[in-house]
Amino acid sequence: MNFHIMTLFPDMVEQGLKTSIIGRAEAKGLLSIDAVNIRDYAFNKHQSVDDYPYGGGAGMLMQAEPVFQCYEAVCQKTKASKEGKRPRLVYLSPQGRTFNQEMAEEFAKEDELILLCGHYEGIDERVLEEIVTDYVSIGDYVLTGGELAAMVMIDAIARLVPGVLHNDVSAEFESFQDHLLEYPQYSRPETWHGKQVPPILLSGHHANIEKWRREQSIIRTAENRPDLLEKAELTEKEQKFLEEYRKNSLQS
Ligand code: 6GU
Repeated sequence: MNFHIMTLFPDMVEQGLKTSIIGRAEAKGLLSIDAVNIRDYAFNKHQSVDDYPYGGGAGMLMQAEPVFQCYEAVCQKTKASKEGKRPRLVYLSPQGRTFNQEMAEEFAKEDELILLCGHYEGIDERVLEEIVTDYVSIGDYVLTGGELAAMVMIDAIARLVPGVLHNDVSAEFESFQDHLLEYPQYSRPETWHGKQVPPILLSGHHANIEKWRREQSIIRTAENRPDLLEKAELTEKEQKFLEEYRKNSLQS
């Protein structure tokens, strides 16, 4: 999969994504990450890409033309352009739809994806109307620019590309797939700072271990993300377990 990031800070994105699993996947040729500097498409001699907003107001806006020229150049590089097709273009801004795992899975099906990072107070609406296919935010807080959001999206999408994770099953059985958070995990030693590993994990009884893990997932989800539980599919026994747990935690 090929990611193209349109940004005023290409180093930030490249540095951030070249380490760890995503960097290794790029070295293996499973994906490519190409950060393009919008400033290279400035059309005046000062290389400026921003200007005052019509109607007044705080701050500066990114102008339409450099963003558009940068987009045209990126499209020329993509495979699809030879067939006259244009890749999806995601504009990262707090005004977008909130990113989630389902969207990551949807985007992971694409061969090419362009991510546009805004700065200053935003981008001239007219170019957004012409080129953006998806408006995405990563959560309800305000960042100084779209770069960190683009990196978050790329990380979440890239790990779903076949071969990127060592273990093909691990992407499947994780949090959110079944609308439950992950259970706690333990490794050696058996006792650390006086704390024991839960004895059931040493029992070798796989069915009991599975049951315990499901229950731990249910407890965590009830505590931290009760909103997720509505979609989780619990057996009747698990529903009873949850009711008991809630009763007991009300008492204590
Ligand atoms: Cl995508 N951009 C900015 N600037 N702030 C954000 C965001 C994006 N998502 C959450 N906050």
